[in-house]
Amino acid sequence: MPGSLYAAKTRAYLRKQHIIFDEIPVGDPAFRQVMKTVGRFIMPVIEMADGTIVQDNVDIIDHVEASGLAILSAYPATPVQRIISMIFELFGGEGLLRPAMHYRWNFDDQNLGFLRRDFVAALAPGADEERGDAVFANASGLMRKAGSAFGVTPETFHAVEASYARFLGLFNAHLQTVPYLLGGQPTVGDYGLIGPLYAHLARDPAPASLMKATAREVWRWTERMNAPEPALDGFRDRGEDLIADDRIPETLLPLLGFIAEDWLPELAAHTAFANQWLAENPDIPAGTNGLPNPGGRMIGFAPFSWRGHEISTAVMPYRFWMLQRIQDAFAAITPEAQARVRIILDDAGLGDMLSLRTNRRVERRNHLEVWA
Ligand SMILES: N[C@@H](CCC(=O)N[C@@H](CS)C(=O)NCC(=O)O)C(=O)O
Repeated sequence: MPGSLYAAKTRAYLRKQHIIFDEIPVGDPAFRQVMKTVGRFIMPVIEMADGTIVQDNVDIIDHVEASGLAILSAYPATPVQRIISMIFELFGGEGLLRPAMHYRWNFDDQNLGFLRRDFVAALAPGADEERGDAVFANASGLMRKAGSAFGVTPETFHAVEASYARFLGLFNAHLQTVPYLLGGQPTVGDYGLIGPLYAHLARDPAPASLMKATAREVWRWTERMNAPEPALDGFRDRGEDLIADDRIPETLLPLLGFIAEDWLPELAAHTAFANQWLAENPDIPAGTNGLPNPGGRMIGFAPFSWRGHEISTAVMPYRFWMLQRIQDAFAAITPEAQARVRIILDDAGLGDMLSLRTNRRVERRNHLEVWA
């Protein structure tokens, strides 16, 4: 779906690799077959020329990189940049859901006509008026529910807007000095961020105007991320490489601080909830998700305090899997590089990213998250 958060990540990545692909809407009959293989309704899914099917953005990127088809690896070659980029990937995919949902679903006057046509075109291409209405009512009803499961309720609207304005300001300031997160080319962190920042926040009418009016550099970055060319604009003379010597630009440090303040409490609450849940469910067989539905993605709701509000949000083991990847990548680098990462994260208040963990590891098998 053009409006899908996670499809935006894969799309940007494939474009930057100069890979030509056909984008097939989920309403196409071919997708039903794909759903049988991946075990649930979820996008994006890629089908390679040899018929291999891959679901999940991280697996898709890793699969393309392992196939030798990437011309611009998403993973920085140097250790500190790699870990920092992976943190932005996790935050981009999972930490900006509140503004994404709020600005899509709570501005009906401006958004609804667009969303209706956009959703029906992807979910039920060619549907008549009546069927289109039914399809949109169902899909939008589910997504509005998802919004509250991510903590967007009338009580938090104002805080969501203030938090997003702060994020936009910091990211805009960063992009005034560098075209991508870490220099002259995108890395996994950019691909993580493009999901919410393009699909919802740069594309739906209300947040698109907000972004254009208040954060032109972020808007331009969303265009840059969707272009196969580097689109370096005025940054051209600095070249297409990542910043030298494994350095992290100064302007990223306040953004890391933002993640610590805005999102780390949620990750900590979710980890604590999951450990309690695992303790209460000690007999979950390895290789299963412990839920009645093997495709189910959430194990419950964790309460925590967010910007002065007590909220409760859906706990999804997928996040722990992504967090583990960061911790595994950290464990694999030299002690000297680890020390450099620690200084950056501790200064930002993000040190806990390296230690928060679930008592059972999450794995992905047959396209699904399961407990190890
Ligand atoms: N971790 C997955 C997340 C994919 C995902 O949640 N996709 C959404 C659309 S943006 C979806 O298919 N939702 C359907 C549903 O949950 O029913 C990935 O990165 O590919």
